[in-house]
Amino acid sequence: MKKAFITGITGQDGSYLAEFLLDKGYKVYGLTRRTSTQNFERIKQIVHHPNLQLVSGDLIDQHSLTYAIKQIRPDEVYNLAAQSFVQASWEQPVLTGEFTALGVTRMLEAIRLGYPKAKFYQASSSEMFGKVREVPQKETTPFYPRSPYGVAKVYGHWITVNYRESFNLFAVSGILFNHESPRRGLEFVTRKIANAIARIKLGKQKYVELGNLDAKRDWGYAKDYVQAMWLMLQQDEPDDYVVATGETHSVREFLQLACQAAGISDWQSVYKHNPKFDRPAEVDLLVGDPTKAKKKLGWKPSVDFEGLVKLMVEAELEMERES
Ligand code: NAP
Ligand code: F7E
Repeated sequence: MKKAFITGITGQDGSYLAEFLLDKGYKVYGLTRRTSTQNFERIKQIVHHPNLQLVSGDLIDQHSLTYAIKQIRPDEVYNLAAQSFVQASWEQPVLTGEFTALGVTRMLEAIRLGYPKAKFYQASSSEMFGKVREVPQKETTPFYPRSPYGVAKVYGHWITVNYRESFNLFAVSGILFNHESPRRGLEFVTRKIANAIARIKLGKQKYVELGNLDAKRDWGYAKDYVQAMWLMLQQDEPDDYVVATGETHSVREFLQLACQAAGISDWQSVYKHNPKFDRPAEVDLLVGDPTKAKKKLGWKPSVDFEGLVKLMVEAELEMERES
C-alpha cells in the first residue's frame, strides 16, 4: 500500500487530495495543527476512514515534521499547508514568511534527514508571476511577486528547485493558478461572491461589498487541480508544471454570472464597492499556459468558467437553504 503525507489536509486542496488518494488505495497521513476547537469541516466525510491517519504538527516546528517523516516513511509528500490568503499577507508578513516560505525548507529538511526517498510536491502559485512579464504565463516566465505571500511562494519555489539540484531529491513544484470550489475559504472572492449572491437571493442579505472588479484571474476547479499534483509525482523525472485553464475572466464577470445563475437580473443593484478590499499592490491579470501539463502529464481541466460559477452558486443556495 502506497503512503502519502499531506500538510494542509484541513484546507480546500488537502481535503480533495486526501479523498482522491484514498480512492486510489493509498494510506493517507494528514498533518493537523492543535486548535482549541477541531477544524475538520472539509474532511468530515473521511475523518473515520480506516486508511486515514491524522498527525499532529506545525510547519513552524521542525521537530514535528522530521519526526513525522521518520516515522511514516511516506512514498509521497504533498506540502499544501501555508498562510494562503494574499490580503492577510500584508497584515502578517512575518508569519506568512515563516509558514509559506521557511515552512517549505523545514519540510525539505525533514525529508532530507528523515526519508530522502520520499517524492515531494510543493504548492507553488501563479501569484509568483504578479506584475506579469509575459502573457500567458508559463514555466519559464520570470517572477515578479506583488505581495508578501507572492514573495514567500517564490522562496518556496526556488528552495524546492535547489533541494532537487543539491541533494537529488525527487522534488517538484506545481505552479497552480487560482482554483476554487464550494470548499474554498469564505474570504476568497469566488466563494465570497457565490455565498453572498445565494444569501441575497434568499433574502438573508442585501449587498455584496467588494474591492477591485477589474482584476482578471485564470479560475479552475480545485478537484481537477489535485489530480495534476498527483500526476507530477508519478513521472520518471521531477519537473515543474503550470496548471491552469488558459482562460482569464474578471471579478466583474464572476459577479455577473453568479447573479445570472441565481436569477438576479440586475447585478449592479446588489453590489457595493468597499475600498477595504482593495490591495496595496494588485495583480491585474493572470492567465496560464498549461501546454506542458497537458502534453507531459496528460492533464486537462473538466470544468469551464461558466460551469464553475454555476456549481459554486448552486452549492451555496443549497447550503443556505438548509441553514
Ligand atoms: P487553504 O484552504 O487556505 O488551506 C491551507 C492549509 O494549511 C490548512 O489546512 C491550514 O490548516 C494549513 N496550515 C496553515 N498554516 C499551517 C501551519 N503553520 N502548520 C500546519 N498547517 C498549516 O489553502 P488551499 O486553497 O487548499 O491551497 C493549498 C496550497 O496551495 C497552499 O499552499 C496555497 O498557498 C497554494 N495555492 C493555492 C491556490 C488556490 O487557488 N487555491 C493556487 C496556488 C497555490 P488550518 O485548517 O489549521 O488552518
Ligand atoms: O482574490 C479581487 C482581489 O483573494 C482574487 C489564493 O488561493 O489564488 C488566490 O489568491 C482577486 C484579487 O485570490 C475582493 O483584489 C475584489 O485581484 O480570491 P482572491 P488571489 O489573491 O488571486 C492564488 C493563485 C493563490 O496562490 C492564493 O493562495 O479578487 N477582489 N474584491 C477581492 N478579493 C477578495 N478576497 N475579496 C474581495 O472582496
